[in-house]
Amino acid sequence: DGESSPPPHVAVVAFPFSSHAAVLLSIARALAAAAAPSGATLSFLSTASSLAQLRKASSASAGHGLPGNLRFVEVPDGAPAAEETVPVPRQMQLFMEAAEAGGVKAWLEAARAAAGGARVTCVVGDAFVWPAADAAASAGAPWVPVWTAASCALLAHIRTDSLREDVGDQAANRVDEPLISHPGLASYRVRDLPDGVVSGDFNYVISLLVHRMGQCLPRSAAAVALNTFPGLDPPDVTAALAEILPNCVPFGPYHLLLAEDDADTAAPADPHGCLAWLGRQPARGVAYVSFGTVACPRPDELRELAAGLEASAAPFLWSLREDSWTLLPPGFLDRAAGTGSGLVVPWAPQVAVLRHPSVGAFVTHAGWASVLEGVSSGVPMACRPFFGDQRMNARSVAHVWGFGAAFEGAMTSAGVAAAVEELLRGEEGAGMRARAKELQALVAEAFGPGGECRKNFDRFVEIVCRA
Ligand code: U2F
Repeated sequence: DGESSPPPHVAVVAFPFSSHAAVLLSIARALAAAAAPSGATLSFLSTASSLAQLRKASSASAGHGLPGNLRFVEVPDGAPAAEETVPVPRQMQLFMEAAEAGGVKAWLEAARAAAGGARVTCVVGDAFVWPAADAAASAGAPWVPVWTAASCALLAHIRTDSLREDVGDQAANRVDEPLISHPGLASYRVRDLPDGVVSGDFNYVISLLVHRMGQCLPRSAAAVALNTFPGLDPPDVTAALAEILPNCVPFGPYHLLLAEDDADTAAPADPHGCLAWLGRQPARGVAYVSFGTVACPRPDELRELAAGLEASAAPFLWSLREDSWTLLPPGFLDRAAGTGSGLVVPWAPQVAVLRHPSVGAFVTHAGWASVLEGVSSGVPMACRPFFGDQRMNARSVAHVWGFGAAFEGAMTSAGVAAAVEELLRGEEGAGMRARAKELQALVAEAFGPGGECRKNFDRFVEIVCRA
């Protein structure tokens, strides 16, 4: 009977690469806080290197350790011990092979042991780690996957088989064709589809993974968390997804879940002085540039971008991994520092940067978290997509929501200067700035007291904890 049933023990399964694990941890933190009154405990499962990175990131920020009811549980990375530096795609492959070969089942047992024998009552996890579905089923627990990217990309992965059937081997000849016969995808062209759906290497680890995930979700997910808010996705996307996944729970942007009680928001770690520098710049005058945690322009394109930023005459803040600094045009860093016209840093507190009143434009790779961080701050963006879902996100920004522009192909100096000028001060840019503000207001409403995302997150907590 309900009276004597033990409190929930939720296993949270991370995908331990790029920004994925950090996103899942922020959801786990919010879940831990919301579920604490029910006595719930959470086990956050990731690899040793991923957990080390997460620990480092959270101890660098002003905030906090882990909530008392959330523990880290280390899982094997699947790599043979003797192997030397393994390239990331191979690491992903080894990890997924281990997960598929019964690994997740063993991880759930490890979680149970770490929780003093408490049975796992629900498995929440990054949707990428689809083998968690079967492991959850054999543990008698529901599987509640978390999708971190855009809804339209999820739709494309679930519809991969029918898209492949339609496009066949003609992807290269049909790049500009809109996908009008695919519900929810009519605003996108063949060329906008994520890599590995109808083009690219179908056997690449991520292509295989998202394909299997897309087949698995409709069969096995008890509910699916979506990184979106009501009013963002066009009605046809929402309807098409709801038809396949009746239990979608949109409560994104996920980074806002913690905003209220998160010390990061008040005083984010900022070792390179980005916020102080921004404080000396004109209101809405700065272009912020970042391509996320994986993407990197080639050297010639990097130089074009640098030249474009100098030509635009707008002050710029550029988050660029240090190994790329030597590729910048001669004198670029000195000129930026000398005139104070630009700041190049290896890492920026992006959420706080985008919220800063001096930032007026965002040059981005259109990774989904970045797009949503821009949206929640009302900053219009110029997108230079590189891989994966980024082209589709860029298409959404420029053509579905209209709060930015998208480069088709590599950036040129003139293209960058024009895009930045347009976003900051241009006439066409005025529409984009207004649209960005409208969406910002929608996010604020959804996360305000009684807002839709708050309610949906409560529903998510209920689903996860009632099991
Ligand atoms: C993969 O995304 P990425 O990690 O490349 O890019 P984002 O989804 O935009 O996430 C980057 C995060 O890193 C943060 C930034 C975002 O939360 O605020 N960040 C920062 O704090 N400081 C910096 O200087 C630079 C970044 C993939 F590549 C994308 O295509 C997918 O859309 C995405 C989601 O699945 O995962």
